[in-house]
Parts: sequence; C-alpha cells; structure tokens
Amino acid sequence: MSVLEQLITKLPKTELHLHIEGTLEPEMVMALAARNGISMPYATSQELAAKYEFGNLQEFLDLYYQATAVLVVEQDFYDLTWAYLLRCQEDNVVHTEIFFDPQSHTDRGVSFETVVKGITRALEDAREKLNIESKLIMCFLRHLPESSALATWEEAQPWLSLIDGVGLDSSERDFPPSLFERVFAKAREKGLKVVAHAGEEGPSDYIVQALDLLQVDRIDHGVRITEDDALMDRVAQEKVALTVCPLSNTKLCVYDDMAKHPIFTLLDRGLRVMVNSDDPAYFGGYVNENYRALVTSLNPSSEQIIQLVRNSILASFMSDELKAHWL
Ligand code: ES4
Ligand code: ZN
Repeated sequence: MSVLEQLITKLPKTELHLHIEGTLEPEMVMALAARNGISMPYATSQELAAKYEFGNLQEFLDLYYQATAVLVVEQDFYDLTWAYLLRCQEDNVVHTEIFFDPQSHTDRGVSFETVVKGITRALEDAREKLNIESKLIMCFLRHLPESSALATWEEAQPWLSLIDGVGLDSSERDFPPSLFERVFAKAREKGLKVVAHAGEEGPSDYIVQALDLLQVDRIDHGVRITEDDALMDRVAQEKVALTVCPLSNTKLCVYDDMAKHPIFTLLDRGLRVMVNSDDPAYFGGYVNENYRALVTSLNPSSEQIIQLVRNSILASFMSDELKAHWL
C-alpha cells in the first residue's frame, strides 16, 4: 500500500454529505422488494446495477426515487442505515452527518415516524456498538412546491429533538434556493443547522442565494463556484465549507474526467473543501474510494489529503470538544 493509501485508510474521518437513500445497494433493493412484496422492473441486482450510467443529475434521480419505493417499514430504514454505518466502520469514518428525504417516503404513504424512528434507532446503536457519532439532516425536495416543504416541516415538529438540521436537494436547475426562504427561516428560528445543495449543476448564483437568502452554515457541492472569482474569495474569507463529492461529480458528468476536478485548486485557494460520497451505492464507492479516485487522477501531496480530512472535522456540526479531540 502506498503512503497515501495508508493515510486515507488510517486517518479517522468524518463524512458531511451522504444521502441515506443513496446507500441503498442493488442487492438490498432486490432483497427489500422481495421482503415487501414489491415488483421491480429488474430480475436481478446485476440487471439493476447495469442501469447505473447517468448523463446528468435528473437521470440519476429518476432511478434513485424509483428504488426508494422498496423502503416501507421501520426495519427497512433501520437495515439501510445500519448497513451504511458498518461501511463507515470499514472506512474508519468516526462521525457522519446523514441526509434523508422525508417527502420521497411520505408521498408514498410511509409515515414520517416510520422513517425517522428506523434511521435514528440505527444511529443510536452505532453510537453504542461502533463508537460512530452522527447528526441527522432532513432535506426538502426542491422540485416539489414550497407548500410541500412547509407541510413536511410541520410533520417534523414532534421529531425535532432527533433532527439536527435541514437541507435542500433534488433537481437543482430551475429550482433556486430563493423558493425556500420561508421554510429555512423557520428551521433557523428553531435553532437547527441549515445547508443546501448549490452549484452542483446549477449556476454559482445559487450559491450566493443559499448564503444570503437561506443563510446556510455549509454549501453542499458548490463546485461551480469556480465560475466566480469574487465568490471564491468571499467563501474563503468567511470559511464557508463546500461538501465536495468527487465520484458523484464524474458519475453525473459535471466533469468528464476526474483529472479536471477542481477540489485541489479550491483547497489551495484557501476554501474549506473536503471529500464526501453523496450516494455511494450509485456513484462507485464510499468515502475512502472517493479519496483514492482523487489520488489516482490528481496526484495530491499527503499534506493536501490531511488538510481535506481536517477541513471535514472543522466543518462538521460536532461539539468543539469533539473537534479538538479529532484534530
Ligand atoms: C442528490 Cl447528487 C444529488 N444531488 C441533488 N440531490 C440529491 N439527492 C440525492 N442525491
Ligand atoms: Zn447530495
């Protein structure tokens, strides 16, 4: 194993951009479909996995939402989350901040309670049995109207003690952050952390909107910030983190080659960027695999790798005490 490989494997890491529904591996899709008596248009997990070629974000999302239909009862959400946490243990991820998409379940008749109980029971078990800490972030689907986000916010009220933050995800183009100003203000008033996907496929102006209108604590993706020099200076100055997802960006054709990925350019300009897996079951790997892909294509120094890992700790929502422990 190379020195960099060893560093990647051995360093205790945090993950800040991970959709729990995006950890649904093809084998689990088929197993849960059988368990819940749901028919899928695929005969085998190999047949499903063969569909994982995407030309853009929307092509991925269409398949991702289709697969979530196999998640029905609380145990399904537990099993999904537990399987991801076991992968965290393998990759030496000691703290993870997990997104979930309640609307993709409640719109199918699965209750908010079922989803949140299944996920948080696994998170609690991981705290006790695996020593893995976590935060939970509820995302609003931006392709649905504001009224649906507001209704979801109301449904979440009995469960707020289990939820640490809100986010904004799904189809980015034509769905600017400005549409969700009111629901984000409500979340901030309740003391929740707020994040938003911006500048993944959408223009860098959506990053500005997320900062100024939603007042986010972090930007998810944010790679299209490279189109705006002044914004790069601002984000560096304000130490706003960008939760970058390298394999996601190449799988969804934001870059046609990992060699063109700007993560180290951004890092060297002083931006707080780090490495995350986004939807690892669909994009070809969990967090260590994302680091390895960067090493293979971009030949970083060990100092750069260490800085990415440190940035992830600094940008996390863990306590200052825990940050000091891991730094
Ligand atoms: C997502 Cl990669 C990505 N972008 C936007 N929304 C998402 N939901 C799940 N994965
Ligand atoms: Zn994402």
